[in-house]
Formats: sequence, structure tokens, C-alpha cells
Amino acid sequence: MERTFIAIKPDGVARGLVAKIIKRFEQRGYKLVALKMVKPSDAHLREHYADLAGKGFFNGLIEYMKSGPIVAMVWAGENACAGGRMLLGETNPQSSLPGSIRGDYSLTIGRNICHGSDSVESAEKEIALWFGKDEICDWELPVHSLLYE
Ligand code: DAT
Ligand code: MG
Repeated sequence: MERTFIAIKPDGVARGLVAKIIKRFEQRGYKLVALKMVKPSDAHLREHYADLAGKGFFNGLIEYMKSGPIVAMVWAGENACAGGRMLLGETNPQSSLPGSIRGDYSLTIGRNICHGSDSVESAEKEIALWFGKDEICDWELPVHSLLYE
């Protein structure tokens, strides 16, 4: 089953959106397989966002991501990476439709409250960066047979 790394950024946590964001993934049918609250180090965040090093907003992004605890999660399910990105909305909340998390709860690209892996390849890289193997829970979703044919 495909897995994606989803994180509630410091602004999402501080604004009390943790339960609301989790609820959207639960109600869609994805299976939660890992979750923790963390204050990642500068080096960890620079590795997570390594593709963006050199962008003008990079240092600001790292400072924002260090401004408070993050809720890091792994969700599994059919097409979890693309589907998760649809639940989040566009990178820029101004382009995110109402009904998406960013479209409902945020206004600006630099405070867009959540992260989601953009491909299966980055998901597996991000999951390995944020979680140890022993932190991932292998379990059967009781409603599995009602969600999949
Ligand atoms: P996403 O988080 O949708 O995968 P991304 O990987 O391109 O988007 O960028 C990572 C984060 O960096 C994004 O969520 C918010 C921030 N960011 C991206 N582009 C930005 C910009 N032009 N100005 C300020 N922050 C930006
Ligand atoms: Mg990205």
C-alpha cells in the first residue's frame, strides 16, 4: 500500500488544527501508521527541504519550520501521495480551493500549515528521514474491506 509523509507545520499546531487535519485523512479512508510530535533540528529541516536550498525563501522557511513543534505522520492507502496532496490543496493557499485544508485554513504560501510528499519516491525518502522503522505501525484497518474492492 502506498505511503505518504504528512506534517502539520508549527502554525497548524499553534492554531489548533491538529485534530481537524487528522480527521480529513481518517475520513477519506487512509490508515495512520505513524505519528509523533517533534521539534526538528536545523540540520534535519535543511535535509528535508534540500531540494529548495538556494531559493530566496529557504532560510525563512527553515526558521518558520523551527518556530514550534510539528506533528509528523505517515498515512497509507490507495494513491496516498497524490490523494494526500489533494486533501492539502495547492502550495499557495491563494490557489487552493475551499474544501482543501490550505483552502479552508490558510492564506499565504509562507504559512500554509501542512506538508505532504509530492511523489512516492520523496515519500519513502521523507519517511526514512523522519521515522525509524520501529516507529511505523503495521496494522490492519478494520474497515479495509469496505474501502477497497
Ligand atoms: P509543497 O509544500 O506544496 O510541497 P514546495 O515543496 O514547493 O511546496 O515548497 C515547500 C514549502 O516552501 C511550501 O510549502 C511553502 C514554502 N514555499 C514554497 N514556495 C515559496 C515561495 N515562493 N515563497 C515563500 N515560501 C515558499
Ligand atoms: Mg514539497
